[in-house]
Amino acid sequence: DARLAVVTGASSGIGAATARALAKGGFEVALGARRKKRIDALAEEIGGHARELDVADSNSVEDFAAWTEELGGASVLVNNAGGAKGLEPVAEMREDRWRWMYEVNVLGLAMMTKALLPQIRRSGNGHVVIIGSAAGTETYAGGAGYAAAKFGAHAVFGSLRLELLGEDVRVTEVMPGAVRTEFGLVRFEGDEEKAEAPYKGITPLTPEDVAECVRWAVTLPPHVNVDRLDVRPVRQGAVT
Ligand code: NJP
Repeated sequence: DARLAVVTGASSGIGAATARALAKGGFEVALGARRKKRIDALAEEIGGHARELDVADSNSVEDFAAWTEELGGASVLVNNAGGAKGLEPVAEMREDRWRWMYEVNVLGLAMMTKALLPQIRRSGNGHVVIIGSAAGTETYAGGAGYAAAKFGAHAVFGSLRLELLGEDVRVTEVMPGAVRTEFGLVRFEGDEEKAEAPYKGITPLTPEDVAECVRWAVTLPPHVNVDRLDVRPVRQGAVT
Protein backbone atom coordinates (compact mmCIF):
# COMPACT_ATOMS: atom_id res chain seq x y z
CA ASP A 1 0.00 0.00 0.00
CA ALA A 2 1.20 3.54 -0.79
CA ARG A 3 2.17 5.69 2.21
CA LEU A 4 -0.24 8.56 2.84
CA ALA A 5 1.50 11.95 2.71
CA VAL A 6 -0.27 15.06 4.01
CA VAL A 7 0.78 18.41 2.55
CA THR A 8 -0.48 21.60 4.22
CA GLY A 9 -0.70 24.81 2.22
CA ALA A 10 -1.00 22.72 -0.93
CA SER A 11 -2.99 25.35 -2.84
CA SER A 12 0.06 27.13 -4.28
CA GLY A 13 3.85 27.40 -4.44
CA ILE A 14 6.02 24.92 -2.60
CA GLY A 15 3.06 22.98 -1.20
CA ALA A 16 1.47 22.37 -4.61
CA ALA A 17 4.83 21.39 -6.13
CA THR A 18 5.53 19.04 -3.22
CA ALA A 19 2.15 17.37 -3.61
CA ARG A 20 2.90 16.76 -7.30
CA ALA A 21 6.40 15.44 -6.55
CA LEU A 22 5.16 13.06 -3.84
CA ALA A 23 2.33 11.77 -6.03
CA LYS A 24 4.87 11.08 -8.78
CA GLY A 25 7.08 9.43 -6.18
CA GLY A 26 4.36 6.88 -5.41
CA PHE A 27 2.70 8.42 -2.36
CA GLU A 28 -1.03 8.74 -1.83
CA VAL A 29 -1.39 12.45 -1.16
CA ALA A 30 -3.86 14.34 1.07
CA LEU A 31 -3.97 18.09 0.50
CA GLY A 32 -5.03 20.80 2.92
CA ALA A 33 -5.42 24.59 2.54
CA ARG A 34 -8.06 27.27 2.92
CA ARG A 35 -8.58 27.77 -0.84
CA LYS A 36 -10.64 24.66 -1.42
CA LYS A 37 -11.20 25.08 -5.17
CA ARG A 38 -7.48 25.06 -5.82
CA ILE A 39 -6.77 21.93 -3.82
CA ASP A 40 -9.77 20.16 -5.33
CA ALA A 41 -8.36 20.85 -8.80
CA LEU A 42 -4.88 19.68 -7.79
CA ALA A 43 -6.25 16.54 -6.14
CA GLU A 44 -8.03 15.70 -9.37
CA GLU A 45 -4.85 16.33 -11.38
CA ILE A 46 -2.65 14.05 -9.24
CA GLY A 47 -5.27 11.53 -8.15
CA GLY A 48 -5.15 12.62 -4.51
CA HIS A 49 -7.53 13.80 -1.79
CA ALA A 50 -8.36 17.33 -0.64
CA ARG A 51 -9.99 18.92 2.39
CA GLU A 52 -10.30 22.49 3.56
CA LEU A 53 -7.81 23.26 6.33
CA ASP A 54 -6.92 26.31 8.39
CA VAL A 55 -3.85 25.32 10.39
CA ALA A 56 -4.39 28.24 12.77
CA ASP A 57 -7.83 26.92 13.80
CA SER A 58 -7.74 23.98 16.20
CA ASN A 59 -11.23 22.76 15.17
CA SER A 60 -10.21 22.70 11.53
CA VAL A 61 -7.00 20.85 12.43
CA GLU A 62 -8.91 18.21 14.43
CA ASP A 63 -11.44 17.76 11.63
CA PHE A 64 -8.61 17.31 9.12
CA ALA A 65 -6.86 14.73 11.31
CA ALA A 66 -10.10 12.74 11.66
CA TRP A 67 -10.41 12.77 7.87
CA THR A 68 -6.85 11.49 7.27
CA GLU A 69 -7.55 8.79 9.86
CA GLU A 70 -10.48 7.68 7.68
CA LEU A 71 -8.14 7.64 4.68
CA GLY A 72 -6.02 5.08 6.53
CA GLY A 73 -3.75 7.34 8.58
CA ALA A 74 -0.87 9.61 7.60
CA SER A 75 2.69 8.37 7.36
CA VAL A 76 4.25 11.65 6.19
CA LEU A 77 3.29 15.18 7.19
CA VAL A 78 4.74 18.09 5.23
CA ASN A 79 4.12 21.20 7.34
CA ASN A 80 4.35 23.76 4.57
CA ALA A 81 1.50 26.20 5.32
CA GLY A 82 2.96 29.54 6.30
CA GLY A 83 4.04 32.90 5.10
CA ALA A 84 4.80 36.50 5.85
CA LYS A 85 2.63 39.60 6.02
CA GLY A 86 4.18 43.01 5.92
CA LEU A 87 7.81 43.90 6.37
CA GLU A 88 8.18 46.63 8.90
CA PRO A 89 10.74 47.73 11.45
CA VAL A 90 9.94 46.86 15.04
CA ALA A 91 9.18 50.53 15.69
CA GLU A 92 6.28 50.26 13.23
CA MET A 93 5.16 46.70 13.92
CA ARG A 94 1.52 45.90 13.29
CA GLU A 95 0.23 43.59 15.96
CA ASP A 96 -2.35 41.78 13.81
CA ARG A 97 0.28 40.78 11.23
CA TRP A 98 2.75 39.56 13.81
CA ARG A 99 0.01 37.49 15.47
CA TRP A 100 -0.98 36.03 12.09
CA MET A 101 2.63 35.06 11.32
CA TYR A 102 3.05 33.41 14.71
CA GLU A 103 -0.27 31.60 14.53
CA VAL A 104 0.31 30.12 11.09
CA ASN A 105 4.06 29.46 11.11
CA VAL A 106 4.44 28.27 14.72
CA LEU A 107 1.11 27.36 16.34
CA GLY A 108 -0.24 25.89 13.11
CA LEU A 109 2.86 23.76 12.69
CA ALA A 110 2.68 22.50 16.28
CA MET A 111 -1.08 21.85 16.22
CA MET A 112 -0.90 19.92 12.94
CA THR A 113 2.01 17.85 14.17
CA LYS A 114 0.30 17.06 17.47
CA ALA A 115 -2.94 16.08 15.73
CA LEU A 116 -1.31 13.77 13.19
CA LEU A 117 1.45 12.29 15.35
CA PRO A 118 -0.59 9.27 16.55
CA GLN A 119 -1.15 8.25 12.91
CA ILE A 120 2.45 8.98 11.93
CA ARG A 121 3.76 6.91 14.88
CA ARG A 122 1.47 4.02 14.04
CA SER A 123 2.61 3.94 10.41
CA GLY A 124 5.99 2.48 11.41
CA ASN A 125 7.84 4.65 8.88
CA GLY A 126 6.71 8.12 9.83
CA HIS A 127 8.21 11.41 8.77
CA VAL A 128 7.46 14.98 9.82
CA VAL A 129 8.81 17.63 7.44
CA ILE A 130 8.83 21.32 8.26
CA ILE A 131 9.20 23.98 5.59
CA GLY A 132 11.05 26.59 7.62
CA SER A 133 13.11 29.37 6.16
CA ALA A 134 16.58 30.79 5.84
CA ALA A 135 14.96 33.47 8.03
CA GLY A 136 14.69 30.76 10.72
CA THR A 137 18.31 31.23 11.70
CA GLU A 138 19.17 34.71 10.36
CA THR A 139 17.27 37.90 10.76
CA TYR A 140 17.27 41.11 8.76
CA ALA A 141 16.21 44.74 9.10
CA GLY A 142 12.45 44.90 8.68
CA GLY A 143 12.03 41.16 8.91
CA ALA A 144 11.70 40.64 12.65
CA GLY A 145 8.06 39.54 12.58
CA TYR A 146 8.63 36.82 9.99
CA ALA A 147 12.05 35.80 11.29
CA ALA A 148 10.67 35.51 14.84
CA ALA A 149 7.99 33.16 13.54
CA LYS A 150 10.43 31.06 11.51
CA PHE A 151 12.95 31.00 14.40
CA GLY A 152 9.97 29.67 16.36
CA ALA A 153 9.31 26.98 13.74
CA HIS A 154 13.00 26.06 13.90
CA ALA A 155 12.69 25.68 17.68
CA VAL A 156 9.66 23.41 17.26
CA PHE A 157 11.71 21.29 14.84
CA GLY A 158 14.64 21.06 17.29
CA SER A 159 12.48 19.98 20.21
CA LEU A 160 10.42 17.54 18.17
CA ARG A 161 13.56 15.88 16.80
CA LEU A 162 14.79 15.24 20.34
CA GLU A 163 11.36 14.21 21.65
CA LEU A 164 11.05 11.54 18.97
CA LEU A 165 14.53 10.05 19.37
CA GLY A 166 14.14 6.35 20.03
CA GLU A 167 11.11 6.09 17.77
CA ASP A 168 10.86 5.25 14.09
CA VAL A 169 9.75 8.76 13.16
CA ARG A 170 12.02 11.03 11.17
CA VAL A 171 12.00 14.81 11.45
CA THR A 172 13.41 17.08 8.74
CA GLU A 173 13.47 20.84 8.38
CA VAL A 174 13.92 22.38 4.94
CA MET A 175 15.12 25.99 5.14
CA PRO A 176 14.86 27.70 1.76
CA GLY A 177 16.12 31.07 0.64
CA ALA A 178 14.18 32.99 -2.03
CA VAL A 179 11.60 30.90 -3.91
CA ARG A 180 9.39 32.43 -6.60
CA THR A 181 5.83 31.72 -5.38
CA GLU A 182 2.81 33.73 -4.23
CA PHE A 183 4.71 34.34 -0.98
CA GLY A 184 5.86 37.78 -2.16
CA LEU A 185 2.35 38.78 -3.20
CA VAL A 186 0.99 37.84 0.23
CA ARG A 187 3.90 39.62 1.92
CA PHE A 188 3.47 42.82 -0.07
CA GLU A 189 -0.34 42.67 -0.32
CA GLY A 190 -0.48 42.04 -4.06
CA ASP A 191 2.09 44.71 -5.00
CA GLU A 192 3.83 42.86 -7.83
CA GLU A 193 6.73 45.29 -8.11
CA LYS A 194 7.68 44.94 -4.46
CA ALA A 195 7.10 41.20 -4.59
CA GLU A 196 9.69 40.90 -7.37
CA ALA A 197 12.31 43.11 -5.66
CA PRO A 198 13.97 40.40 -3.53
CA TYR A 199 14.75 38.40 -6.71
CA LYS A 200 16.87 41.15 -8.30
CA GLY A 201 20.32 39.88 -9.22
CA ILE A 202 19.56 36.25 -8.43
CA THR A 203 17.67 33.43 -10.06
CA PRO A 204 15.22 32.45 -7.33
CA LEU A 205 14.51 28.81 -6.58
CA THR A 206 11.42 27.32 -8.15
CA PRO A 207 8.83 25.60 -5.97
CA GLU A 208 9.87 22.38 -7.74
CA ASP A 209 13.47 22.80 -6.48
CA VAL A 210 12.24 22.76 -2.89
CA ALA A 211 9.72 19.98 -3.59
CA GLU A 212 12.56 17.83 -4.86
CA CYS A 213 14.41 18.28 -1.57
CA VAL A 214 11.33 17.08 0.30
CA ARG A 215 10.79 14.13 -2.01
CA TRP A 216 14.43 13.12 -1.63
CA ALA A 217 14.39 13.29 2.18
CA VAL A 218 11.18 11.28 2.58
CA THR A 219 12.16 8.56 0.12
CA LEU A 220 15.57 7.78 1.61
CA PRO A 221 15.72 4.43 3.43
CA PRO A 222 13.84 4.53 6.76
CA HIS A 223 17.03 4.50 8.86
CA VAL A 224 18.30 7.74 7.24
CA ASN A 225 17.25 11.02 8.84
CA VAL A 226 18.10 14.24 7.06
CA ASP A 227 17.91 16.73 9.91
CA ARG A 228 18.12 19.95 8.01
CA LEU A 229 18.41 21.12 4.44
CA ASP A 230 19.57 24.68 3.78
CA VAL A 231 18.83 25.46 0.18
CA ARG A 232 19.09 28.85 -1.47
CA PRO A 233 19.73 30.34 -4.89
CA VAL A 234 23.25 30.72 -6.17
CA ARG A 235 24.35 34.31 -5.44
CA GLN A 236 21.85 34.78 -2.62
CA GLY A 237 23.74 35.94 0.42
CA ALA A 238 21.82 37.41 3.30
CA VAL A 239 18.07 36.94 3.61
CA THR A 240 16.04 40.01 2.66
O1 NJP B 1 4.09 30.64 -0.57
P1 NJP B 1 2.58 30.62 -1.09
P2 NJP B 1 5.24 29.51 -0.54
N1 NJP B 1 -4.03 27.29 6.86
O2 NJP B 1 2.01 31.91 -0.59
C1 NJP B 1 -1.09 28.24 2.84
C2 NJP B 1 8.05 29.16 3.27
N2 NJP B 1 9.10 29.93 2.61
O3 NJP B 1 4.89 28.33 -1.33
O4 NJP B 1 -4.83 28.60 2.83
C3 NJP B 1 -3.69 26.51 5.84
O5 NJP B 1 2.53 30.33 -2.54
C4 NJP B 1 -1.68 28.88 1.61
O6 NJP B 1 -2.93 28.27 1.31
P3 NJP B 1 -4.37 29.01 1.48
C5 NJP B 1 6.84 29.96 3.71
O7 NJP B 1 7.04 30.66 4.92
C6 NJP B 1 8.90 30.55 1.41
O8 NJP B 1 6.49 30.22 -0.83
O9 NJP B 1 -5.19 28.40 0.39
N3 NJP B 1 -2.89 26.88 4.85
C7 NJP B 1 -0.67 28.49 0.55
O10 NJP B 1 -0.99 27.25 -0.02
C8 NJP B 1 5.81 28.86 3.85
O11 NJP B 1 5.91 28.23 5.11
C9 NJP B 1 9.93 31.29 0.83
O12 NJP B 1 -4.15 30.48 1.32
C10 NJP B 1 -2.41 28.14 4.90
C11 NJP B 1 0.62 28.35 1.33
O13 NJP B 1 0.31 28.38 2.73
C12 NJP B 1 6.22 27.86 2.76
O14 NJP B 1 7.54 28.21 2.37
C13 NJP B 1 11.14 31.38 1.46
C14 NJP B 1 -2.72 29.02 5.93
C15 NJP B 1 1.59 29.48 1.03
O15 NJP B 1 1.92 29.40 -0.32
C16 NJP B 1 5.33 27.87 1.53
O16 NJP B 1 5.23 29.17 1.02
C17 NJP B 1 11.32 30.75 2.67
C18 NJP B 1 -3.58 28.55 6.94
N4 NJP B 1 -3.94 29.32 7.97
C19 NJP B 1 10.30 30.03 3.23
N5 NJP B 1 -2.09 30.20 5.69
C20 NJP B 1 9.78 32.01 -0.46
N6 NJP B 1 8.73 31.77 -1.23
O17 NJP B 1 10.68 32.81 -0.83
C21 NJP B 1 -1.42 30.06 4.55
O18 NJP B 1 12.50 30.87 3.27
N7 NJP B 1 -1.61 28.82 4.07
